[in-house]
Amino acid sequence: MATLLFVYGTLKRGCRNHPLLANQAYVGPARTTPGFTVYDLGGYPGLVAAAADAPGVAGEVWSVDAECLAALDTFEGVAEGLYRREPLALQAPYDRQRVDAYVYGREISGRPHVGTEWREPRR
Ligand code: PCA
Repeated sequence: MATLLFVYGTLKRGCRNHPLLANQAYVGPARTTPGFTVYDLGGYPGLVAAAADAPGVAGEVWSVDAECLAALDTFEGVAEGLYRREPLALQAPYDRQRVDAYVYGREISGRPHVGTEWREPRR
């Protein structure tokens, strides 16, 4: 079964860990509802819930198969609590669908605030 996954960081097209999604299906660009924001964790980002007037986070929706999703969960440290994969609210046209994302699971205070769109530092 396929799962819709919102990616906002290193899994995006052109970014470092995108090869993990290479044989999956790109659905389209997407943005969360207000109330989410992104911090820089040192070369990769963490999305967290934020004030209701935060403008939301930009990313991409992908349709991923179960095997890929299991590999991503391992890669993103879900078992260790680094990220939690959970459904989050996206703006239309995804507002009536379940779409999961990796939400940062640890303490974010003191990290640089990125805001709406994380971009990979030049390598
Ligand atoms: N990888 C996942 C979560 C943060 C990261 O760098 C993503 O791209 O959505």
